[in-house]
Amino acid sequence: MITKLGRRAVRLLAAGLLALSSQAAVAKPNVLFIAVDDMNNDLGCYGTPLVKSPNIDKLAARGVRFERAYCQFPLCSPSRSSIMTGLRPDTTKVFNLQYHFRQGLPDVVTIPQLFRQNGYYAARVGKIYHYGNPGDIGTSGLDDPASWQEVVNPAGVDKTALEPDITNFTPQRGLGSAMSFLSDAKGRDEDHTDGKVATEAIRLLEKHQGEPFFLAVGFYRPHTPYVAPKKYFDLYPLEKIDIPSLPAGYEKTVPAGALSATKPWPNFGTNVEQARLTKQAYYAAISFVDAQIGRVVDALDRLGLRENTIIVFWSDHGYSLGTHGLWMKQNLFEDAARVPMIFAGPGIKAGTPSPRIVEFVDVYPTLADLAGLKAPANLAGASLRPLLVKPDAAWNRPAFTQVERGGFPGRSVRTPRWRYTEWDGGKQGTELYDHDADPKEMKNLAANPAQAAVVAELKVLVAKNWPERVEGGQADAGAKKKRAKAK
Ligand SMILES: [Ca+2]
Repeated sequence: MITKLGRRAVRLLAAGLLALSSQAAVAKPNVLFIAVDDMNNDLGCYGTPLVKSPNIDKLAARGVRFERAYCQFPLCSPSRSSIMTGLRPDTTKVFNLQYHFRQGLPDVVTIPQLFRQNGYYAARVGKIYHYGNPGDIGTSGLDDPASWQEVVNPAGVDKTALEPDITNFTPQRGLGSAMSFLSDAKGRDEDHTDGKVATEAIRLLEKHQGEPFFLAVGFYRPHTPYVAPKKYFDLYPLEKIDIPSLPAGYEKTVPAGALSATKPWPNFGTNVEQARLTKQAYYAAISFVDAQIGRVVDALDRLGLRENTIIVFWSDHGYSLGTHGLWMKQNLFEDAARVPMIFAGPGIKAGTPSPRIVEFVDVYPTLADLAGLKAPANLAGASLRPLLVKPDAAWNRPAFTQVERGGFPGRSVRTPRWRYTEWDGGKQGTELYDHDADPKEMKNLAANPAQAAVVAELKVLVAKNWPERVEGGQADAGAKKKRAKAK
């Protein structure tokens, strides 16, 4: 007979062992840092069963999937510069695709750089910092050489052979911002750039499995042009693809800045059939990238690295697919500001999503915390460790997302219930959406007197996060050369 006291002791001991096994810090855990370009939350694990993302879903099941994670600026370079430095765009001053954060912050320590300084091997395959996509595929783009010991810049048939065959419904726009796609009937996954990204990442995992590593694996799709092997297009019968219709006069209910990233509005002037084909291709590109992510994670498991590797999966921003008549990015609606983000690995609870509002600037302090490294003191975010252990732990931080509109900013704050947006400090209009009643953000309540108290409260958050008007940095034509030389 075990006494009552004895049973209690056994329970305590078991609880202690469990805590130890699930939360024990692994000495020098590896980091597999997986980035995708322009992927929104239309994924199986985020509640869109139409989209086939079995590998991302599997990753979500072995870690914490953040239901409400937000980027700081829904455009490649501003968003990536922010996540990699852990600083907000007003601090990096990266508001466009040309300016490099090192011009103004020469001594900033990026995430991989911190790991390098602490004895890690840090390498990049593909797109982590900004890269013109597809223009710069095969180059280092706007890279940060101080971040890595080794870089690999793959280029596949999508870049080297197939571009002339791509369908472009918006020929006035370059391929990198066009409604454009190609279903490749001949090529294998491994022939495409992202197939090569996975192959090279697996090669580096095999080669560096014996030392602590920070391996950044950056995929190029589903960024346009949506090029993928045909089998991924076959997953999406066209009759299942819808484009949302808009109520007549919708555009009069929001400030002009809210819709001006898609010109001509709506839908870049495409018709519904063209928009449906484009959306089908975008989903095909998601499934293609998902398969490549699966190859990399499977290799990690095969090499026995699962138990001591933290996996982070993130997309640099969300993406509009005809909602509000908008396509792509650079807007402040939920579709563009919200991102898929998953953490998995030692000490991280498996299979429970977190409903809390988190931001990309939280990634840096989280990784430093999980690896036991001392992060720079001026980081803008907070370690997500409490949520990785207990996904519904108390958390009271809003998310801030911004864009530029040629002369004035758009600034948006997201709380558990509300999204509030100001254009030029409110001079060019405001928006308020109640996510409890209107998750698609179709009813702008900013001018509704019943919501005046809510607006006043959210206004304070905006003013606190953006106390002044900050100008973005201007690209220095010689900077690229200087960086190359410094390397
Ligand atoms: Ca992007």
